Amino acid sequence: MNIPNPGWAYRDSWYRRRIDSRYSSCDLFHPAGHGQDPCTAAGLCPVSIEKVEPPPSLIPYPGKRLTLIDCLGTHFRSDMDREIAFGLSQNHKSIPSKYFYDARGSRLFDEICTLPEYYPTRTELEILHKYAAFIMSVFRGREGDLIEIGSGSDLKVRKLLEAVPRHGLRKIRYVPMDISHAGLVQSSLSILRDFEGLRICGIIGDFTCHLSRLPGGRKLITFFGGTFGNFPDPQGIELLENISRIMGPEDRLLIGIDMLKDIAIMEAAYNDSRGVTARFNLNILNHVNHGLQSDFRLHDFEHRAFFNPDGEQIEMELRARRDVRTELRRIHMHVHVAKGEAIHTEISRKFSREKAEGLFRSAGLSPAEWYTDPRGWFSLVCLKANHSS
Ligand code: AVJ
Repeated sequence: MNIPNPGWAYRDSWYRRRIDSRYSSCDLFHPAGHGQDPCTAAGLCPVSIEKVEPPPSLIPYPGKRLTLIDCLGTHFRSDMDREIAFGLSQNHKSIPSKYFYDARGSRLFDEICTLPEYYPTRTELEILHKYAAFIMSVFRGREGDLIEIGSGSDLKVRKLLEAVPRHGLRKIRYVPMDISHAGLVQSSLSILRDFEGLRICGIIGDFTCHLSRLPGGRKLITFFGGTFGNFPDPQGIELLENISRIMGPEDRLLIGIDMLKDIAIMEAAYNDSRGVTARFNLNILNHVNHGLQSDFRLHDFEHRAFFNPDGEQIEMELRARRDVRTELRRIHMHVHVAKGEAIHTEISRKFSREKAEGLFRSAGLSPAEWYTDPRGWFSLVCLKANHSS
């Protein structure tokens, strides 16, 4: 991509930004968990999305078509400390998969998406390409927000925006939400350049706790990439419930899910011959080293990914080749990983249609449309909220 580089010093240090007390933290939101705005819960004045200016370091955006809202601030730092400490102190050690996505991790994931073995992204794009015009017709003649949670790269939203006639773009505001500051700015700038008239409000946030910061008008929410598959049932349902709570009667949620298929095909997608997935998996230790001041050595660990038929999911882990000891100096915590022990890093669930429909139903959502590819490898499901129908 050809992006003007304004010398972003913050590229790799996005969690080192200044404290802004107006911004919410996961700590404030989780215990409540009832969809209450975390600012309100903390007795703070809620921030109206339109009124927040981008931090001064992030100027100049073409024609003020881009606004950025930072929900992470330095809270991300303490959330990361807490979550990593928790995961590594358990009997079965784990690191939450959201920590894959530092700057290098995001680049490696983009590379994964181009691998011959990694079918999900390609298949999802193929489905999107075919049905984009139909999906985007919800905006016909009306203003509205196209919200993308866990936006990552801009490939998928491009397919949707390309299907909108030129004059239609002025009525749409694109609202990407992502945990990666650098990635969000980069893809927003590239979209702004190619889609004249479109406005963007980028939200730097964690969709497991900042959904209440999304704008409240008419919307199509997209949740691509099968990221939903990273969550076990209870968390997945809770996330969908939280999404359904912010949906009005005409709003829709477009969600991508990877379907059950031949085991060899699923396993190959996570064990590519060029070893990109292995580098992606191992890189989570770089992120931990950087964030918590530890000294995990990547070559002490081995990438493993396999299909677990009981959970109907791919499980990814890092297995210690030898006894490993390190200190997370930032929080004074010693970690011992015994030779052969695994640190669990990701689950990626593969669904049957019945299983997925059951989860949607438990969260108060029902399918309005179900799009898939000819082989039925991946699905995009357009959901509506039952409470408002
Ligand atoms: C972005 C979470 C959907 O589970 O397939 C790719 C991440 N992990 N290769 C997935 C991933 C290993 C991906 N998701």
